[in-house]
Amino acid sequence: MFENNVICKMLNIKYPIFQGGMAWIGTAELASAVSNAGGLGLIGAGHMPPDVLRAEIRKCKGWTDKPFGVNVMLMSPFVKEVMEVVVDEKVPVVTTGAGNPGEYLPALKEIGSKVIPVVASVALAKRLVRIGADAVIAEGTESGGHIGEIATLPLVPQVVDAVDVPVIAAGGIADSRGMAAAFALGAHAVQMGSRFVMSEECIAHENYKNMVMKAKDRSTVVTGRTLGHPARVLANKLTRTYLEMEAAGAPAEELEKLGVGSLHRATHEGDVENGSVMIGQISGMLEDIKPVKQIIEDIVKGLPAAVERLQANY
Ligand code: TUI
Repeated sequence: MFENNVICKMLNIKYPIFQGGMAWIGTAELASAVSNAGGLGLIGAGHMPPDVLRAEIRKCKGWTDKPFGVNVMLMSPFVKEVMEVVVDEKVPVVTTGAGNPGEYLPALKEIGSKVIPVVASVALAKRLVRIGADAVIAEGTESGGHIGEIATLPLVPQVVDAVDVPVIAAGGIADSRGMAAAFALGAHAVQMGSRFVMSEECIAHENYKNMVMKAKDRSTVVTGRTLGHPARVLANKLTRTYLEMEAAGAPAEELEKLGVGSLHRATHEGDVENGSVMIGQISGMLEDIKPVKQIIEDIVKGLPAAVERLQANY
């Protein structure tokens, strides 16, 4: 299975399954577990200072001999230094999020890293492929955390048609059906964040995981639209205050103050009422915590049946 998959061949991985590079919880523990299970694990650099990232990369190198990557969050105040660490450590795969990584592409290409930006539009996908992106991750608005406007179902085929590099589908995918759907849209691989939050290896606080377990289809809301950086999170006390203030036209500085430290509050302190519980819309379907290896094996095992079900309809 997957012997001819272009992403598996490009990255030298067994399964075309990426782990989303999640701030605070995309640690070396999670990334190495995903890579050891045959997927592509990613350390989520988020707002990490460069020395902390270097330590995570070294831990990951110690825990897996398989390819892994770093996701660089382009809104980080440390983005320049973070990119220097990634280049210095010769990280084999670099994904980016929350912006345009164009200026960093030459340095990354020079050391032979595969550069795979997350895009939320056809225009950015085309621009980045023109300047050397090796593949793109088309991430729909169903995703958790910082998001674009277009849903996975319309975004993926439009990006597939617009570029001549492999496309990884992300947003709303957590099982074999989702993977089969991504392939049907022309994607060559999938990226999952929420599903890996609900793994044994993910260090998210148990309150966080328990809240995700209880989530239903309509449990997420989007904050920050008025600031121009929308984020999908589970509705809670924080989002009720935030959305009320946003609707009342509160100034950007006041809204930003509410957001400071809120992700760490939820992921590490377990305060899921006053913190940001970032998760995608597929969280309504996530009802168990499994080892990473089992998550990946279950999805791969279920793929033939999911494809057969497609054929039953025509
Ligand atoms: O990056 C993500 N998801 C994230 S990053 C994050 S950490 C954070 N914390 C607080 C506030 C904001 C972020 C949590 N979740 N996903 C990848 C992604 N990238 N989704 C959407 C985009 C995107 C959006 C616009 C990529 C490029 C883009 O282009 C802007 C441009 O310059 O054209």
